[in-house]
Amino acid sequence: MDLADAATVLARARRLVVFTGAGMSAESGVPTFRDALTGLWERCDPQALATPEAFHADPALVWGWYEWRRGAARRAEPNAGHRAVATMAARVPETVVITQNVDDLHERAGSAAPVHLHGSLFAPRCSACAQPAPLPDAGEEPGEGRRLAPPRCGRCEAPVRPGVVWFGEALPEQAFEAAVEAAYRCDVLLTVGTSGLVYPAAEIPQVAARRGGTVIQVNPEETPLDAVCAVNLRGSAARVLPALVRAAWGDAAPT
Ligand code: BJW
Ligand code: ZN
Repeated sequence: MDLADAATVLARARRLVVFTGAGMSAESGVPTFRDALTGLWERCDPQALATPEAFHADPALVWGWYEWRRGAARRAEPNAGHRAVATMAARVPETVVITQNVDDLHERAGSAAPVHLHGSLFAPRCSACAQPAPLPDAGEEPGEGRRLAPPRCGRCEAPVRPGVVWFGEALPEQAFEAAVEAAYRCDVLLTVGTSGLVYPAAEIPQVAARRGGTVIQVNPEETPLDAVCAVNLRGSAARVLPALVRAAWGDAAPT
């Protein structure tokens, strides 16, 4: 199967799932998770920072890293890949966008209500009582590599934490159920820009494949998901997704 065959399958789809990871936003200038610690953050290990233990041990280090990333995500613009996903949703009768990303670039590209499996940089909450907390003003953003003490909860005074899912934490129940259900029902699942290493999210394309859905992958590199994919389109999201839309629906399709 090549891009033309994948486009034919996509054009016939009635129920589509688009499952995205950090590579989806890479061409918007948002570093992928495993590349997120460049420059002054290089000394830290992302896998060690994205844990409740790291936050409890050093809240200012972890909060500073997330506030810096929130600033980067806020300044980023959706790329042609995000816009192509929104076009697919407009063309296929039932489309569910499921993202592991904590940015809001799918929403800003026009995909209404993507399922956020790993939470959001824009929904901080209390680390003790879970009360939603206001977003700090943009002016309070720390510079790269800078620690920043988290604000305190207005209800119980405990430190506020980022509204993301860290290693060892459960995924938001409703979001995970909606994702499994969509994967179970879909006829095509397009997986874009994810390493497929982090569970239980990585189960989503596997559920679709087990149920007989056609899984199409867009990623410049090999991943463990190659095994369940009918086709692996080796290339970047911002290049391959618009090409897929054009091949499926013609040049008139807005991207
Ligand atoms: C491009 C590109 C371009 C580049 N175009 N592509 C089963 C087996 C083994 C371990 C486990 C298991 N089940 C659970 C675990 C433990 C753990 C886990 O999976 N660990 C693995 C590392 C082995 N999972 C958990 O802890 C999860 N929780 C859990 O299981 O809870 C159990 C529980 C139940 C009940 C009560 C309590 C507990 C939680 C996982 C949460 C993950 N959170 C993070 C951080 C979010 C906040 C933040 O961003 O800081 O989510 S980790 C990180 O990984 C982030 C991402 O969403 C996620 C996935 O990464 P992603 O998106 O795939 O990015 P990368 O960087 O890995 O890959 C980028 C890809 O893009 C690459 O392939 C590139 O080639 C490609 N690319 N440019 C297209 N232009
Ligand atoms: Zn509280």
